[in-house]
Formats: sequence, structure tokens, C-alpha cells
Amino acid sequence: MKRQTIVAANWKMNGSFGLVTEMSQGLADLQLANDVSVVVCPSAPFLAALTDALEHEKASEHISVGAQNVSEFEQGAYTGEISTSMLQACKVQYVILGHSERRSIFKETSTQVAHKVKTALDAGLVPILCIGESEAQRTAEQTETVLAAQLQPVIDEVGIERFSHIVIAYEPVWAIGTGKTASPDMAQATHQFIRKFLADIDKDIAAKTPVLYGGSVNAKNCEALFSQTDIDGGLIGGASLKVDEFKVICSAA
Ligand code: G2H
Repeated sequence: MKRQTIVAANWKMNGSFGLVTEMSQGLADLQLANDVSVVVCPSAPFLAALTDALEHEKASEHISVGAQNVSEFEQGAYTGEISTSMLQACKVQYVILGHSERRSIFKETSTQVAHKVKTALDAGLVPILCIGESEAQRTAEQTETVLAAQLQPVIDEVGIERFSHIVIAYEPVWAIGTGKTASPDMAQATHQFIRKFLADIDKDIAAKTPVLYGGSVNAKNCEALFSQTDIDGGLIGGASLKVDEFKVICSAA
């Protein structure tokens, strides 16, 4: 089965209104294959501006705006949090959840991530659910156990059927922002494990769920990674801040 291919830009806590303009202008003439979608995820203050700028540039409907996080709560006294309805007001369609930086720096647990996935799905947003092992966990041959432990709470919370509206991003923590990338073979083997983990519960859902690779993807290594059977695109950090390089990566998908 042909799955949707997605290239998502995770600007993290970088970017500016200038980059919003530059990116939306840059993406306006991007030629994408039919089944490829591009998602740009800036920090929250830039979401509405990016939506407006993409509309202004008449960018393809295959280009969407995503957020980098959302509150698990609907509204109320949660200072500093952003709700799903606020994201929807900015015409956001995707939301990155459970990024390793959220898990390690902000101590988000897999249970909390699962609640956020449910909140996002209930609001009609597509979660980009990030999972990945640390270097120590890989060395200790715990990769599969760690990934299973990150996926299972989400399956328990929302049910496997809803994975047809979820995108998974496999991001080995040791490859994030380090310039070290998993080799295409290594990434493929891990993606295959993720797909099998889902397939053991529901084959049809496993065949449909896009699994993106993230971790130091750039214009040079993207083609080899994207050509792997179980890699359905990428979640791009550092290289998504350079418009020309990001466009090369989108075109390789
Ligand atoms: C991994 C990735 C984007 P980078 O965090 O999510 O960042 O491409 O900089 O490793």
C-alpha cells in the first residue's frame, strides 16, 4: 500500500517573521509529487503569520502549518499553555507531540504524551508522535523495548484504529542536532520494527501509518533515507531553517 509521504519542518525555538516570509515565498513554487505533503512547524507566535503568508503566496494545498506542542487541557487556568482550539484558530492542521526535547528537558511522560495525542485527535489535529531511544539505550540493545514503551500508552489511550490519523516520527535521540544520522539500513530496520509492532495489533493500520525519520536529516542524506521501504518522509530540524536546503529535502521525498 502506498502511504502518504510527509516532510515536516521543526523550527524548534528558532525562526522569525522574516523566516516566515522567506519560507512561504520559497515554498510557493515548490513542485511536489502528488502524495507528498509538507508541514512547517514554527514556534507558536508565528503560526498565524505563517498561515496568512502561505495563503498570500497561494501555496499548494499540500503545504500545511503545524505546531510544536499543545496542552492536554481544553481551556482555563493553565498559564503558558496553548489549547487545540487556539491552534485551530490559526488554521493549524498538525502538531508535533512527544519530541525528545519535550520528554527530556520538560519531563513529559509517555502518559502525558498519550493524553495530548487524544486531545489533538479529538480536535481534528493530526499528531506527529515522536518516539526514539537514547544512545545508552541503543548500546544496551533496549531500542525496541523503549519504542514499544513509548507507543503502548498512546495505543491504550486512543485505540489502534485512530493511528490512521496519526503520523509517527522515529527520532533516535543520539542523532538529534548532532550531525550523526542513523544509516539508512539502521533507520529502515527500526522503522520496520515500528511497523511490525503496529501490525501485530492491526495489519491494515500498520500499512497506512506514515513513519517519518528525524535526526540530522539534510540535503545530502535525505535521498538515501527516504528511499527506504518503511521510511515515509522526515521530520527536519536544523536543515529546515535554510529555505533552499529544506526545498531540496522536500523534493527528494
Ligand atoms: C530532530 C530533528 C527535528 P535535527 O529533533 O525534529 O532535528 O534535524 O536538527 O536533528
